[in-house]
Amino acid sequence: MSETVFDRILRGELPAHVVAEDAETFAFLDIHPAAPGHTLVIPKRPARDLLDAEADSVAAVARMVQRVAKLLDLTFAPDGITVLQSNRPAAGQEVFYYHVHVIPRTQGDEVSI
Ligand code: DGP
Repeated sequence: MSETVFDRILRGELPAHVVAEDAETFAFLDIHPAAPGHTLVIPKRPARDLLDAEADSVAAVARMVQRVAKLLDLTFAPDGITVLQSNRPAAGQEVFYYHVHVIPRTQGDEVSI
């Protein structure tokens, strides 16, 4: 698997605003937020996308996505929260390291990822 910016963020070589972390996952703010609080959740075990990831990594990411969604709900009191995940370029994936977007939403907003 080729190196991505998320590999470098995980190793601490690039800065990131950390939202939450556990033994298996890492959550940090998106550099181009679609809305305030837009967070990315990644597994610590590298995987290119959902299809490449181990099932236990997917489960760990899902648990962290729920934790982050609750954190964003408390912090931003959004009207809604979008959870989004893209696989391969045709689906809009730009960084080829498995990640899930968690995006606070405001009623009537127009978010494009
Ligand atoms: P996707 O299109 O699903 O592959 O989303 C990739 C996201 O990654 C995009 O919303 C911008 C974000 N991103 C790209 N480079 C960096 C970076 O260096 N730092 C952070 N925090 N986010 C990044």
